[in-house]
Amino acid sequence: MPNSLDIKDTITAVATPFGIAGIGIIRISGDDAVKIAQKIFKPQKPVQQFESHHLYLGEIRDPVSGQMFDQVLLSYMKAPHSYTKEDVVEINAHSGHLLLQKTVQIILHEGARLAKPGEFTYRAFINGRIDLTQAEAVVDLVRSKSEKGLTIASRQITGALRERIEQLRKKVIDILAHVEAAIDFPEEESGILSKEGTTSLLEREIIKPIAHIIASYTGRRLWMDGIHTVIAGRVNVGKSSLLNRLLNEQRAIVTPIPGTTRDVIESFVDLEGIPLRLMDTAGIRNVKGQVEKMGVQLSEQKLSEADLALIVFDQSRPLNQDDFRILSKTNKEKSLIIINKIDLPEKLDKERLNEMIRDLPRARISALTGEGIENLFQIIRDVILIGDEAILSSPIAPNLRQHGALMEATRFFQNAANSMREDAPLEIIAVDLHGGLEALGTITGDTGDEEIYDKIFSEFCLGK
Ligand SMILES: Nc1nc2c(ncn2[C@@H]2O[C@H](COP(=O)(O)OP(=O)(O)OP(=O)(O)O)[C@@H](O)[C@H]2O)c(=O)[nH]1
Ligand SMILES: [Mg+2]
Repeated sequence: MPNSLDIKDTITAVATPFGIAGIGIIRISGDDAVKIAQKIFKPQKPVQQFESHHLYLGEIRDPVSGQMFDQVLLSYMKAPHSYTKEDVVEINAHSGHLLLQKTVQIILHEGARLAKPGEFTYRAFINGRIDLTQAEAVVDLVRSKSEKGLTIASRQITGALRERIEQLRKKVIDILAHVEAAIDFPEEESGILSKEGTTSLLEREIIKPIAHIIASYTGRRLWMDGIHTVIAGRVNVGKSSLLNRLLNEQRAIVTPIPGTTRDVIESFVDLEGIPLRLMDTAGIRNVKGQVEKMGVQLSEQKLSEADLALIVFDQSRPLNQDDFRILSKTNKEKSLIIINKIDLPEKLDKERLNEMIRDLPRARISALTGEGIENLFQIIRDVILIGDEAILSSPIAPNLRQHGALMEATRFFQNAANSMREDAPLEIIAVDLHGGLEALGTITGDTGDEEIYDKIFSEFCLGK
């Protein structure tokens, strides 16, 4: 998107979401913003010239028909003291989709162009108001699934990640300068490079700190997107009943017929601040029917990708092969055992199960009566919050794209360190250091890579 944008155009869009609200805001940004405002806005008290950061009461007027149709508050932010660093006019209008659209139409008629999604933020970036990590944090703020996700995003908006990346880049440039000096002036004694010293510097000051930032990625994803929680178990144990119970609504079909659920049913629930992306799956069993077979495969795949697995057992029936099969596929580190149907007489072989699950956390519930559900909430919270302190206290947490760039940078730096140890030619080491530097640069947007901008800004909503 951005490479096809002309940043000289004056752009406009409704900046508030579509829907019923008290007011709606229309933004205009660019050189002609004031000129357009003067044409379409009739202030209540005469104004010679709009002053920056002042509010004006008045009416929107169609310059063609002369018709007035909305009373508004208009504000002007003179370049560079605005979000985009351009002249910006914002109109606080009465909301109502048609009314806002009508005003936008008039603005367009006066020479502005409709902004593409994310274009205001794109300009803020191009004009140096924010870097890429901050632009991405704007998307995260809007999308975050939890309070803590918001905290992470707002830290990113202040530029904490950018600062950290810039520090790292400076250090790499320093090392690179030494390497290049040693290439250019191999005979100079003073310029001689200590290979061991440089290798350990690279490892201590670059590779390790990057590994630290990478580690905080998982935590970020959990809080931002929700914790992928898969409800799995053999057929008929009450998985769908549990889903409905956790959501407090009849989301999935429940019947006494084994094999009721065939597909993955996904729903989001906020468990007192913990965002869970719950997935009910098809019961796992040995089947011949094609549809159910595919459902079972999908269940197993989801189970292997889960951040948290809720493995359900039916206390009213003995364990069977299917139960064992599921246990064998369970990642023991992030699973919670749920014994369901405790309202029925016990037939489950407890000792056998205990042998299999050992010290996995477990909860006893009845999805039918609701017994034990409060306790289950508590256990889920405990399981999730273990080891989370570090994540939440970390000031920075990369998103998926940034995570990828950090991994790539690490590969380059690791190569450079290995080459240094193996006494490879310095030219090869320099190439890797440059590669790593470039990869770090893509995080903040210092490389001018249009493709990356395209991808990031296309995720924005209109008017941002
Ligand atoms: N008594 C009792 N019955 C339950 C309980 N939980 C579920 N059931 C019943 O068990 C049957 C199966 O429940 P579902 O929730 O559909 O089980 P499922 O694991 O999703 O089954 P599949 O989708 O076929 O794999 C239904 O008749 C439920 O009413 C419970 O805690 N107690
Ligand atoms: Mg089901």
